[in-house]
Amino acid sequence: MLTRRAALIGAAGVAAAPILAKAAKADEIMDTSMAESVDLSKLKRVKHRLVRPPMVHDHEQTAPAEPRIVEFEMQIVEKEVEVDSGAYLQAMTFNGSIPGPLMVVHEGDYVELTLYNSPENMMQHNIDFHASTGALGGGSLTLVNPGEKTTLRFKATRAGTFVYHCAPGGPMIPWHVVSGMSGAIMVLPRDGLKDDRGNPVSYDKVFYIGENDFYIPKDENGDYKRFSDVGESYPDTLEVMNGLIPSHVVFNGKVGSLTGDGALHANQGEKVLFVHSQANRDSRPHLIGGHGDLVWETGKFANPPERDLETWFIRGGSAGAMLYEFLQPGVYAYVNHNLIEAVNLGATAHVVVEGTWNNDLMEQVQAPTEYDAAYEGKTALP
Ligand SMILES: [Cu+2]
Repeated sequence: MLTRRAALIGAAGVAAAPILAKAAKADEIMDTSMAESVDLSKLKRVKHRLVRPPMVHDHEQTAPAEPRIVEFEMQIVEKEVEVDSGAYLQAMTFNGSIPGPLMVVHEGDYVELTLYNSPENMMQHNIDFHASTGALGGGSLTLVNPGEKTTLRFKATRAGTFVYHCAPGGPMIPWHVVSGMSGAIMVLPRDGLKDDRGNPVSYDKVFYIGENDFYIPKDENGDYKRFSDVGESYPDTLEVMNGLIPSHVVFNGKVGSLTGDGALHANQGEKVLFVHSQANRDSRPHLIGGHGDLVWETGKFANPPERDLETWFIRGGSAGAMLYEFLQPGVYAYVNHNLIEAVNLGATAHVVVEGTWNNDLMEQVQAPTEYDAAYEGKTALP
């Protein structure tokens, strides 16, 4: 087993040396020792155990009057993930999943995260919360070596869905992000969500869909290369990344992670909130057979949602939210409506909905059947 320093130097071998220097510099600039202390001792503390996406930890949709300190723990895990059959990614993850878990708090709450960088890891990591204010989103205050932990507290002053991601400096930033190190936090308004007319709305369940673009190198025969650790995968991966053509675009870390046994389930009449994040690249979610009843395309709840959308846009580096009430039973496909990315590269999820078919909304009036083209006058047009 490598010592921590040897591991860092090993990982730094190709790439990280200037990055570490950069990180150290950011550290020097970020001197918070002169700041006045704040007394939050009267605030109630709650602790949530994070769960694996697409599921979300238990939470209230409206908050008690007083803001709280909401504690979370996350462990950073570097590991190999088979993202499609025969395609192995040297992944870097928050809590072992891609995306990292969805955290839910309310506007005005304090988020207190303890981040563990496992001693088995090779790389320095940190966390940049788009929901927070200052210190590169907390990135400058959370840089941890393997075997180190850190605790960051920030006030959630803006309501919405926001990306968090690793950003350890320089070219490490995009690499860690496209290796899986991103997730999202949802900061709910204290009195819950409102529609475009200001009426309260609630949801029956939340699904968290994190979309990722991966850049897995191939060998001279066109087969995916496999690497022994993250450090070894870096130079070839960088070359593919800089070509800007992903080998995979997937939901929740793998091709097919949300189809088949992983499909999402809902009942007719249920209102489902879909939170969709993409930390690096643009996406355009679409629910085949359904709509976005209410869509917070930019994910920020101070802005009224749009109604009845067919397709919406997730800017790379953001998370959006969409609410839909399922009106018909059956299988719905939730896709990135760049259909090449959906079908050929992996960005497809299925929602299986139980219920009773409504013939008023749609009916198959005539099932496919052969017809006499000459008799019906439907031969080739001139
Ligand atoms: Cu990282």
